[in-house]
Amino acid sequence: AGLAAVSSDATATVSIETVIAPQLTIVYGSQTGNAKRHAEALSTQLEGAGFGVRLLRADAYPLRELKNERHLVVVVSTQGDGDPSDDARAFVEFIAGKRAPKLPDLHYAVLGLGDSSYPQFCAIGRQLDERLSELGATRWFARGDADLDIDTVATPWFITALAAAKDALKPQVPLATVTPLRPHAQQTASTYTRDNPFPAGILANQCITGRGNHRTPSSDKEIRHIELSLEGSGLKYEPGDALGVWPVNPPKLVAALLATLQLDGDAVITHDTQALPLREWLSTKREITRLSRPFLTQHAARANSAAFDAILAPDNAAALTDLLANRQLIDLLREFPATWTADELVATLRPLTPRLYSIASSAKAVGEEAHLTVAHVEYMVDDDPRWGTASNFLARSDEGTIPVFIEHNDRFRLPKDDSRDVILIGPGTGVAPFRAFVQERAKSGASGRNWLFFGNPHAHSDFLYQVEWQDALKSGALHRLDLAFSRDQDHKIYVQDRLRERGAELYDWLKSGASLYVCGDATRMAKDVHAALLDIIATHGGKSADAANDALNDLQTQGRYARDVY
Ligand code: 2AM
Repeated sequence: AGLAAVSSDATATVSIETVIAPQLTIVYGSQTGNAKRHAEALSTQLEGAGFGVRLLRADAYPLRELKNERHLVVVVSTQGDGDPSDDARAFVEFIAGKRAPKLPDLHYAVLGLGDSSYPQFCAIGRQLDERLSELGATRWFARGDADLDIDTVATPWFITALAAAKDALKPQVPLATVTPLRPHAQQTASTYTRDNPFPAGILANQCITGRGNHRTPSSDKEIRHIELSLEGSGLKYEPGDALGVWPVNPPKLVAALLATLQLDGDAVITHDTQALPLREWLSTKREITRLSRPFLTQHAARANSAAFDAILAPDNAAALTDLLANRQLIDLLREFPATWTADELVATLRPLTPRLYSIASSAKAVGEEAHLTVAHVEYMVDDDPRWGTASNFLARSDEGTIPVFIEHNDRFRLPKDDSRDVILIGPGTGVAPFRAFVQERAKSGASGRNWLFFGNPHAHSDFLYQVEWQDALKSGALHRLDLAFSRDQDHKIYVQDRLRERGAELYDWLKSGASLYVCGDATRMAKDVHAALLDIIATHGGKSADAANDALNDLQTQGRYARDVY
């Protein structure tokens, strides 16, 4: 039997119904919602100018129609190491692959989103742009490659898009005056948003790893359980949603930067119509931990250092990757001194952006609270600790408030039919949303079974929420628990090894309609788990590698294989 036999309950496709015939199609691929938000904004602008727009998430795009398309706009993000968002994977593979049609009649434009602190910055946008051209399509207007400060590139790109549409297409008068329908799964009534965050009180903030004297040097990861109050905010979330956190940079680090640069923190700097003291810019408005390539280029022009220029040389990719991954602004300034004026600094550093954390609680179980499971990112530079911006902000906050908002994630949802089984794969902090899933299913009395795969270095120090899982097993809220403690024996054991061991059963669960969820590390874990799932489907379903790949893609399209990876 095929795995796709079960009726689909994928979340609603996010197409906007227009009352005028579509003249152009916007396709987006989005992991954390940025590409989606920008595709929607572009669609609204084009509709406002009278154009008929069809807006589709990439996995809802009928690939068969590509050859009939005349005007196509793609807004697509690139994940960490150069991967597409999950919802765009099939779209990107199809266009890259042998089955892609020739597209002589197509005009297309691509807006890529990415993070220039990764070497594969905007790789997916670039690949699509090049491949569509190779297929004979005409580049309608030039690609945009947007960094974390998306609007710097997106806003002028939208203006170009609008002008291009006016050139190539005739605005249509709407056939009826019906307001376009925007079917969003959850719309919060709250006035608190990304740009107007809610100050959430801190109810609890405790370390949940390395209890007792068991902390070993190989297992020194500090993971914290944080409980925030949403009381009075009107903020609503579903299991699978994330909490956006606006961090504040550490005062000590800001002071160290000011001292190193010999700049006055009280000097008021005006940029983008905002006038703030430099100290405030560096504390709450600018990214001072992760370096970006544009900044490094500007720094090279000021530093006059042959050694630094060598790191940026095209043939030295490894040195650049190492610098981006392991050094912060303060390290750069100390190792390669240069003069920056306050104005230049504010103009060149990237805006601070919020960080997203998968919510670890169900509102049904905890009321007006949101719980987080946060790994405190810490590493040493010459015996000096360096921290991740938001995780350190959260770790060091135990009084006061945290500016937060809800980021909905329609792609990571429990099955609507609660008699369906779920298989939850969440090593490390990846377990967070599954605590929410299990709480939710227990509260709503779901009849489907819950199977959790969890892994971490050591059972004695890193078994996150151990007591809760054991209680859930006893009460029947959790049906199966498989554990992979990687360093409790002389060879590594990971969640994917447990998946393989349980392959036959896992395949049975899938055959009877179970959904698969993966949360956690994107660069290694999610890829290895993906490979294990393909093996399991091939082995236990008697399928070729290609057929197993198609089956897993099918599950993904049906919303039965969802990932929340970072
Ligand atoms: P390790 O650090 O002992 O190698 C959470 O971080 C858990 O995920 C840890 O037990 C970690 O093991 C493990 N892990 C590391 N790499 C992994 C991979 N490629 N796949 C699955 N788990 C991995």
